[in-house]
Amino acid sequence: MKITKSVFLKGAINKEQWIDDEISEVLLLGRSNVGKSTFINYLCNNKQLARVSSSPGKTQMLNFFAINDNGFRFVDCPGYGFAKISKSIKKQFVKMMDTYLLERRNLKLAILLLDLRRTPNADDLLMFNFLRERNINILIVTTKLDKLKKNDISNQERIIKETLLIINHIDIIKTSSISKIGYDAVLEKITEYI
Ligand SMILES: Nc1nc2c(ncn2[C@@H]2O[C@H](COP(=O)(O)OP(=O)(O)OP(=O)(O)O)[C@@H](O)[C@H]2O)c(=O)[nH]1
Ligand SMILES: [Mg+2]
Repeated sequence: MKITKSVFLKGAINKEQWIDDEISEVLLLGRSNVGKSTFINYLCNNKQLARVSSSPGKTQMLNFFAINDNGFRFVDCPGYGFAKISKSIKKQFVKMMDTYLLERRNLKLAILLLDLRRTPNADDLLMFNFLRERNINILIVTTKLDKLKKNDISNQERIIKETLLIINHIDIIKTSSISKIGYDAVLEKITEYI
């Protein structure tokens, strides 16, 4: 698949604002600053598409993007695990994500983004297990491959797999927004699910 067109549709906080149709959605999940918005922009070759945060924790809604007209939608969401946001915003975030993950029939694939340099933390594990327990299709994508030394890459990949206790049928795709490595593989995977 090639992405030839990408358009921002809307932001939504409540489920009443979701789009009512049958188009498949692919959700981008991950800690604040892992690179969710950057990932969408580079994959779509459209740097103005999703706002890349200068101050993490800012995007507090789900943002919907139409890909290849009605091919499918990307859904960008706020990062989790950002310490400095207030309790009430955190509560709102948890409610918004729970509702989407549990009730959204359009959701066909959740892409969990992990920074390849970091060991997955408690929040990552919580999210990963939440998705697994609810049988949501998961693709794990690591970001910032360009920031690692060659010798450290396989070691970090092993640490991530061990921490998440990854079973064999869950793939990990390593990506970098600098070299654009891994993007074709991600697009190929997406087509299997939408
Ligand atoms: N070197 C490098 N930098 C990256 C890569 N991906 C993202 N970044 C940088 O990481 C920072 C955070 O990226 P965002 O896309 O805003 O992260 P986010 O996950 O959307 O953050 P929130 O919306 O706050 O949850 C930006 O400065 C990006 O340029 C990558 O593959 N390589
Ligand atoms: Mg973002």
